[in-house]
Amino acid sequence: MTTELVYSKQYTDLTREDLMQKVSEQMSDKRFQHVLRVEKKALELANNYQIDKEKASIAALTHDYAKERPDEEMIDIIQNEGFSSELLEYGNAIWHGILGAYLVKTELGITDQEILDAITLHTTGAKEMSDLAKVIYVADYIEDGRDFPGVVEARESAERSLDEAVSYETYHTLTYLLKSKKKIYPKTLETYNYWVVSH
Ligand code: DGI
Ligand code: FE
Ligand code: FE
Repeated sequence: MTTELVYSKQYTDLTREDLMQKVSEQMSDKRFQHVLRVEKKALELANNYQIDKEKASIAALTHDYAKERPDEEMIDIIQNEGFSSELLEYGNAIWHGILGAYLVKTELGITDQEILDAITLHTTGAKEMSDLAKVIYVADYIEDGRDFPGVVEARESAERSLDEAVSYETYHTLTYLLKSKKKIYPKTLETYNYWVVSH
C-alpha cells in the first residue's frame, strides 16, 4: 500500500521519495525507520477511517522532523520566532512537534494547516483534533515497532474507534508521565480532561 502512493502536488511539490530523503537527512536511521512505520500505520488508519491518504503520509513522514535538532537551535527559535516562553520550561519531548510544524513549513514549504496542526499536536494531543491529527497521534503510539505493556490493547482500540484509541493512549501516557514524575504540559492535561474524562 505504502509504495503505491503517488503525491498529487496539492500539498507539496516534493515527491514522496524526495520528502523521505529530506526527512531521513534530519535523523538517525533508527528514527527514520520509526517514521516509516508511523506512515505505514497512518495509511492503514486513514484507509479504515476514510481520511486523505496523501495528507496522512505527509504528516506521518514529517511528524518527528525536529526531533534531533540541537536544544540550542530550538531555544533560539522559541525566543525569536514568537513562541511562548512557557515552552522553555520543557524540553525536546514537547518542542519537537510544536517547532517541528514551524520547521516543516519554513524549510519544506508545506503550508496545509491540517497537516501542520497534526504535527504540532502529535505528542500532546488536544481537545480539538481533526481526524488526521488523531491518526498521527495514534499511529505514532501503535506503529509495529512499539513494544510496551498495553500496546496490543491500544492497537485493538484503534480497530474499533479512533476516539477510543486517542482516549486509551492519553490515559496511559499521562499515567506514565505521573509515575516517572515528569512535568506535565498543559495541553496534555487538556487532552486528558476532554478525551479520557468528559468526552
Ligand atoms: O517522538 P516519539 O518518541 O516518536 O513520540 P512522541 O512525540 O509521542 O512522544 C515523545 C515523548 O513525550 C514521550 O516519551 C511522551 C512525552 N510526553 C508527552 N506528553 C508530555 C510528555 N513529556 C512531558 N514531560 N510532558 C508532557 O506533557
Ligand atoms: Fe514525536
Ligand atoms: Fe514519532
